[in-house]
Amino acid sequence: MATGKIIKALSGFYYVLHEGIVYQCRGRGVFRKKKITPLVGDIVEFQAETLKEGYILSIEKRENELVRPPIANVDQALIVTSTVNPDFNPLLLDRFLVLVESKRLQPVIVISKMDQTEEEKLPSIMEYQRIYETIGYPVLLSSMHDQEKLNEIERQLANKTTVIAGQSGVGKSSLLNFLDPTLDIETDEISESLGRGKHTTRHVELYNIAGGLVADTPGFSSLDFGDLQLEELGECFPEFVAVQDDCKFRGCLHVKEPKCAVKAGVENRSIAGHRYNHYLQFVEEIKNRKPRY
Ligand SMILES: Nc1nc2c(ncn2[C@@H]2O[C@H](COP(=O)(O)OP(=O)(O)OP(=O)(O)O)[C@@H](O)[C@H]2O)c(=O)[nH]1
Ligand SMILES: [Mg+2]
Ligand SMILES: [Zn+2]
Repeated sequence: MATGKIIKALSGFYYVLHEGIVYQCRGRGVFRKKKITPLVGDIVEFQAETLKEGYILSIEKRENELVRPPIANVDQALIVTSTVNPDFNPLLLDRFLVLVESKRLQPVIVISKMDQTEEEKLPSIMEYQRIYETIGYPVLLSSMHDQEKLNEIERQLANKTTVIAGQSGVGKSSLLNFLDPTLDIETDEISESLGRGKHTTRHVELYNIAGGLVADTPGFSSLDFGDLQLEELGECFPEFVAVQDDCKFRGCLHVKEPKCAVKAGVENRSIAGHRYNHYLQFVEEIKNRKPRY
């Protein structure tokens, strides 16, 4: 019996990494009966006669668990947003940040395709970088032609389990390939020739990169907040949390309440206006959410 980590789940098999070797395993029938599905990221006890004939015996308690992508025991999320193709989209970035914050994962922002950025767009990208860094988020720039920037991203990955998230086409899979060319993960160009259409990445897999484990995930075209409650939304904006004790009312939602420290912050520009506007938009979205039964 040995302990390992599931790095891939495909066609009923679980691939378990143990001391640098991957064992192909099946789950035990008992999991199905108990309706437990082993997840990528799970730490498991397993037994394997050969590399291809293993069985997962038990699953260790999870630190956390994501539904989309289905993965367990994640430390941080790399949110990739490109400068062009698709255009830089602060609304979508804030949406991803809220989702990542609501799962209590550490977000790291990556702005990709810097080599394609037009000169006149640079000041605005730099301004966004400054704003998000002031909030406390690491913001890394990435370009396929800049090894130094890629090294900086690598340093963020060591000794951690990371999910990489972002809109389709921003270059998530490409980034992993730049970091480790031997991975040879499918990207956009290849899928077009196969006529598969947009989403290139389809299964979840943890890759060993720079001393950490990284999961590539399929990009999304839309994202909703699941069952995130209105009262929890403000908690997902660290710069609001930093001042909320100065709001007059406890439990202030920073919308219509008087003497609100967040609104005061927006007025004196210590809080970015675009972040607050997105917050208001998310408030409406959550208020108008249809109940699910
Ligand atoms: N010029 C340039 N192109 C890039 C860079 N990174 C990615 N690309 C291109 O962007 C396109 C999309 O890249 P992918 O890596 O497939 O994007 P993805 O985010 O994995 O997309 P999904 O798997 O659909 O979610 C490809 O044609 C890449 O060659 C970059 O740094 N510079
Ligand atoms: Mg991809
Ligand atoms: Zn307030």
